[in-house]
Amino acid sequence: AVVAPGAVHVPGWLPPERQRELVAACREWGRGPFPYRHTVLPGGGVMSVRSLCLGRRWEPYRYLDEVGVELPEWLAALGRRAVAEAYGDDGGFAPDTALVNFYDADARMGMHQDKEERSGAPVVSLSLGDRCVFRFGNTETRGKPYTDVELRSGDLFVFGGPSRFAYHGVPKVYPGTADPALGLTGRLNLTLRQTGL
Ligand code: MD3
Ligand code: FE
Repeated sequence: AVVAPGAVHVPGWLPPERQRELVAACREWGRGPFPYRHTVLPGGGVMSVRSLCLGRRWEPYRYLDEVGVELPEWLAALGRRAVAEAYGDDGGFAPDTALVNFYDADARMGMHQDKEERSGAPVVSLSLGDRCVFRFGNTETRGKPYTDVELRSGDLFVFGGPSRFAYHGVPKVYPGTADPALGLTGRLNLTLRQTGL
């Protein structure tokens, strides 16, 4: 479904087996030298999600000239297939960073824009585990108008073109809504990005 120009939602894109593999990979990355952490913002706020980075490292509000854990080639290839699925062509998408966010029952993400990347490339989002409300807004303000979309495990969302710099957030997670067979309590979201740095 095209939610806005350049914003394409593909429900259930990842089959259950690929979802389980991705959950296992997310768990392994968390055991590495850069575990999931609450990000502390320069203003002192602490994000309720816990995050880690693969490939080029991110910190608020910039990318570092540094790679912590390598971005696996299979994950970059999955990102290219995702863009091809959404737009009909991968447009040469070459992600060099992946941000993995973990949401427990109380985690949220406030409305924000992702402006650190220096490329016009889209952002690929993959959701795993609990369902959530994803709020997709406009490029002018944090507030209305916005569209609420429910994201479920296995869903793909690609944000490019005019949607690339829209405000967005996750106002609510529905705890306990993941398939028990997935072996995940909570929600994981992976975003693949091309920093252009
Ligand atoms: C729309 N993550 O990490 S993914 C983020 O579910 C972030 O964890 C949310 O927002 C999450 O920055 C939402 C969907 C998403 C990601 C990046 C975008 C939507 C976007 C960039 C531009 C526009
Ligand atoms: Fe974002």
